[in-house]
Amino acid sequence: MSLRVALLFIVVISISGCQPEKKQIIFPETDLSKAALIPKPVKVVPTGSAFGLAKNTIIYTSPNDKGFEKAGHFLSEKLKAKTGLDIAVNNTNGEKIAERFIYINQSESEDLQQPESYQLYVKKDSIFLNAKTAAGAFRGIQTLRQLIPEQSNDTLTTYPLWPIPTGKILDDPKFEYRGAMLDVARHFFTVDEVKRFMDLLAYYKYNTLHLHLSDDQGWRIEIKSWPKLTQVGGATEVGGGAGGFYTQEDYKELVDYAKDRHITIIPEIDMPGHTNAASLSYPFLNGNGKPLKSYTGTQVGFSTFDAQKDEVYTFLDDVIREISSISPSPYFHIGGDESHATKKGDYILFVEKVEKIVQKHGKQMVGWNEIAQAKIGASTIIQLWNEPHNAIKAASTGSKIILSPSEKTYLDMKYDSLSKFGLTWAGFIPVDVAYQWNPETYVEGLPKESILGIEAPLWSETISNSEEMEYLAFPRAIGYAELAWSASENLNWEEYKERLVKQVPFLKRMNVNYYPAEQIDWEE
Ligand code: TNX
Repeated sequence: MSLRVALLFIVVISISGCQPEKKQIIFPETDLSKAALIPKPVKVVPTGSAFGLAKNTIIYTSPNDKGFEKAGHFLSEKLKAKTGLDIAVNNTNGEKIAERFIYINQSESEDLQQPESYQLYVKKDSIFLNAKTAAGAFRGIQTLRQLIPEQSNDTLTTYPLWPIPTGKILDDPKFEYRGAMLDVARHFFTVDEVKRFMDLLAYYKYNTLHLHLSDDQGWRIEIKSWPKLTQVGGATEVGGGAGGFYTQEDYKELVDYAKDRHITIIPEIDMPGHTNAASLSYPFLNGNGKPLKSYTGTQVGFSTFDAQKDEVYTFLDDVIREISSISPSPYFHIGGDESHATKKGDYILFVEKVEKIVQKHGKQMVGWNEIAQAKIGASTIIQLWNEPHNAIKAASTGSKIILSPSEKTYLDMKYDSLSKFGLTWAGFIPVDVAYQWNPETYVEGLPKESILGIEAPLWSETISNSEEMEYLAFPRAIGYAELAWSASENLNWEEYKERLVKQVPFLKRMNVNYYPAEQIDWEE
């Protein structure tokens, strides 16, 4: 025990020492190993008793990292939302008796193998959450949130008390990259809608949100040096709606909101194809030789930038510079998919030139698997959606791979023939198919070490608001969270299904419009 923690004990004991003697609460037996945690932790050891979360609980946080205090406040806010309790952080609030405390502790323990690893020790009078980094503490806090029962037990004390099962949890993520993608180009989603999505992702330990910010149907981010991109290109969307865009201030607001949840936003500007909205705004960009008109349909592959023109690269330098300057993510996604209107030689030239621009602005390039046809550097990352051979090729020259195989991870595919929204070109993806595959062995010939993680893309041709987004994303996104975080050998669909059903109170409390797939017994 560190000196700081020892001092804390003395403080806590002396505070409670001034108060009338604590009454021993007799809890019914608990079993931490039965808790419906998603993603499933690496190790759970139950000890059968309970910590009583109540008005006299206090959260303390390690003083040497501000991020821990922030995480403490995040926990306090969520406890308030769920239980109504006002739990102080690093403050005894005058009258409070610190009978029980939660300590969020910065630890250098070697057992914490990764930045996001955490250990949770729940005892009768204390909860210790250890992590190396604030991100690790934040992940552990999500576990703790999931351990709080839906109802307080009011028979044990004169005040409401939420019993949390005692025991220990040791946990590390399987992949460092655990992402979802939202296409805000086909249909625009507001800042509040994106924030709401991030709240749900954070609860299941996602750490990345990839925003698909441009496509044929719309350009969604303000570029100050090229204002028509949003004035013209931002005013359309699939189906003829009004579209919309994020100002740079809006984007920063999203980035900050993400940061508070230890989520990184990856911006994508799709090119050289999927660029009708950009070329409509600035026709010199156009490389397909056809007249330009706004596009609100859902076909792909007809547009291209002119890869032979220097001005195109000057334009892209501005776009990538402006976005990179407000984007803390180490990555910049250039799309690169389905450029059917670009000649092969032009495509390769384009990708190689743009890689240099991205690197010049201090970012690592990410692109859909097609970009592996070009000679890309080892720092460039490939997102696999449909061509395993390109991912394997890129891995052989040192690139890391993000797995988004369309037949398994595409959140925009219908669940089944009854689904109201979604497409079907990659097949139906029912909840069990989404869950029952192993990212580590899925691509034959792709070494495990080359896999950065997985990402579930939500393309928005058929959806235009939170309700419709949630219908496609949930519950499948919960399964991807587990595939991304939890050790493959611990996963089992039959057992997962039971934990999934127990997410319903959370989903209902958050008003999530999840798809009640028939294959799951939601009544249980
Ligand atoms: C393919 S996947 C696309 C998108 C579409 C999606 C619809 C990929 C890199 N490109 O342009 O929106 O299918 O499912």
